[in-house]
Amino acid sequence: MDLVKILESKRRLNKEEGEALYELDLYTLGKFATEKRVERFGKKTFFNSNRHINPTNICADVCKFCAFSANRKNPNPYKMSHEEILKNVDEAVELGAKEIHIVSAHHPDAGMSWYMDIFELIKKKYPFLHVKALTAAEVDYLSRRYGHSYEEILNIMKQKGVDSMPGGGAEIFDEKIRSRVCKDKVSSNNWLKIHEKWHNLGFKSNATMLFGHIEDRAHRIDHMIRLRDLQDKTGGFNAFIPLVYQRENNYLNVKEFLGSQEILRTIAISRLMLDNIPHIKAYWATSTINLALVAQEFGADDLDGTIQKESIQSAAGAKSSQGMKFKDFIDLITTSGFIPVERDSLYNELKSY
Ligand code: V47
Repeated sequence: MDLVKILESKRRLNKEEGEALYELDLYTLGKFATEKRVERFGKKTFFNSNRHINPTNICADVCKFCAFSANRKNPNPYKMSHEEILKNVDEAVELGAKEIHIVSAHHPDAGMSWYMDIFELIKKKYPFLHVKALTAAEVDYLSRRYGHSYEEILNIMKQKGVDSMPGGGAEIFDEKIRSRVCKDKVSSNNWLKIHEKWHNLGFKSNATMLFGHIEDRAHRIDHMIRLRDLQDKTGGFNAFIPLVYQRENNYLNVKEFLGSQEILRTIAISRLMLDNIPHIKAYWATSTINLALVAQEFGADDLDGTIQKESIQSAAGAKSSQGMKFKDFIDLITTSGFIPVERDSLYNELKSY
């Protein structure tokens, strides 16, 4: 198979070709991924001013890669009251956040209204804030725990003011690997079903992929193709976010960790495979900001945002707990040769620097 010819033809790549891309040299991959990125966005790199809030770490599920959950190696159980969450939001707004990203663990008895009413409270106080909240894993958990259908839960989210869904909980779709890393969590098919239903209600969402643990390259390509198939149907995904596995304080027995080249390859390949998902996000909290900046040359056009506070990846060793300063983002993107564009949560351009 002459992969370079196939890439030059610009046609859609199949599974075998996707897997074979990993054998290409990094510079060739970078060249083709950059071509695609530049076709859509030129030298623009998007970021936003956001705040992550994780209202509880008490979890009924046991995902082996997770260091955030309170029953892990670093137990420190907490559950915020709505007042505490609102205080976090006040602080976030003070610091300039335009988006609040809310993801919780699967608390066994917090109740539906603890999960849902907070969105209404936030929107009432700050109608301009974009609320990105509840992963498909949480939707599935709440559905099983409280006996509501997915449709019912998604409609409550809509009614309470959730604007979009984050991409968490996708992990890796391959069922064999999934059963080894997060066996009781939402199934791959149900993760996709929930996003499909959310898109059909007229909303957008993101999609993640957790990689660099016990999966192999073929599992990553399979993951991307399942997302691409759904995107063909709904067009509802804004961004694909490959999350680099962080190794500390968890129960996954991983012996070999990815090097930077494999991370860049995976980002470039996602740009080439996912011809229908507009944004490829190099999430600096898992890749480090340095590699995220390099990833701009390998197909990534989005670096997420300032985050302000980060608890999930930093629990597993990432140096992301304090977020990034807005000005640092602009300076780093500029000095790396790209154009920083502050975006809103739906990728409307707010300001170019
Ligand atoms: O799904 C858990 C991941 C995710 C580890 O939608 C880990 O814009 C690395 O989904 N190493 C939650 N990752 C975070 C998430 C997210 C982040 C940023 C932006 C968006 C978005 C979504 O965190 C989980 C899981 O895959 N995670 N443990 C770990 N050890």
